[in-house]
Amino acid sequence: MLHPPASPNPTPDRPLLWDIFCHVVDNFGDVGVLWRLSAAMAARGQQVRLWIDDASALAWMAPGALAGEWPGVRVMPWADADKASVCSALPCADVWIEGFACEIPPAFVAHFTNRVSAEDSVARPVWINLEYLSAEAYVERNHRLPSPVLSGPARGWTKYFFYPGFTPGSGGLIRNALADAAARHAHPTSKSAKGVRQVSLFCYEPEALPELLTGLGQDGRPSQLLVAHGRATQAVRSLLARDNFRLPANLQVEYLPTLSQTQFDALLGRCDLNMVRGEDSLVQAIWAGKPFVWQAYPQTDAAHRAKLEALLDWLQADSAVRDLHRAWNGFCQPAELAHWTQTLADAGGRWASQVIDARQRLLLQDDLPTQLLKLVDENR
Ligand code: TRH
Repeated sequence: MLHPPASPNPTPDRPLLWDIFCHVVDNFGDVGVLWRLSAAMAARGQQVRLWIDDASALAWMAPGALAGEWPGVRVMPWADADKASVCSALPCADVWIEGFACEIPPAFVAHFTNRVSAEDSVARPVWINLEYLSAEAYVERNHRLPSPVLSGPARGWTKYFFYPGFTPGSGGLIRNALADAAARHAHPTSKSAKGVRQVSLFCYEPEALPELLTGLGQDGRPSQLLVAHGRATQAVRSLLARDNFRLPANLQVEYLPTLSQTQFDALLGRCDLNMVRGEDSLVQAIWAGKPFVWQAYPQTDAAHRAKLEALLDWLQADSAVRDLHRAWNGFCQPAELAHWTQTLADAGGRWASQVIDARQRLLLQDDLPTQLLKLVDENR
């Protein structure tokens, strides 16, 4: 058995009420992470109000969420948080979480700061800014830093920065069912299917997409490419529509519908190789314990390059796996990918073990909900 987490879970004397704020920028990552957090806190007996400005993706990502069928989580329209009439009918939460530096509606802050000043029984909430995930060194430096609020009705209050991450000095990661299953076994193994190789594809528009598809057809083994709904599907469809591209005969392409998060996680657990993107599916690929290749969310100033390299360092990836990632992220010629199935065949077994080792390291650390509860406990 694995050792228990580094420290016991802090258990509040009563369930706390959490306001989690989610402003959807683009793609599915903001809602994906904050939904996962909401569900994880509710699974620990906490009460969550998830304030969100575009909840449409929740209809497929978390069926039942919009209808209030997830015990402990209420999905709330963001616009309502800006209405004093709505706020006055609600209890003040114990914790405010602003996801990825989104700004909590000013009327909400004004209403509840007034209530805290006016009513002895209403305590000041612990205010946390949940940041983006990275393996870079700044994460440990900034994690848990307090930041005084300098203006507005909450002047004099304090916000705390919370950085998810991969190391014990960071805020950790939210676990999923695959992580919990791995934690119950001493040495979980990654079984590779003997017949058709199954590859999931969740990506933006990688330049090296033709090389991926061609490469998958190269070693004679039949492969099935399971293409995620949205941008990945559009990218593959437009490649296949090109006159100058020929799909290898032993590669079958299947377009997936939108999957719930639970189904999506299970898919990564079943596949032999996962091509993932952004932040949240990266974490699920690690919990899946299968070889994966990550496409970082592209940023205009190429900040994602440092993010990628830091992740590869933390994973202790060898040079072949590093080159593959650099090519998939457009940092070197796609030609690097031409022999990439060979690279994975050579490195695949080793890469799978490195991913499993990384997962084991994470399972020895406190997970993100445990660390959040601790931070709240220390500052109430
Ligand atoms: O969608 P993303 O590219 O989100 C991005 C990144 O998080 C990026 O860092 C952030 O800055 C930007 O959004 C705003 O990739 P990500 O993070 O993997 O999120 C995808 C979520 O969608 C994840 O929770 C899994 C979920 N998902 C499903 O539940 N079902 C599906 O069918 C698919 C394709 C995804």
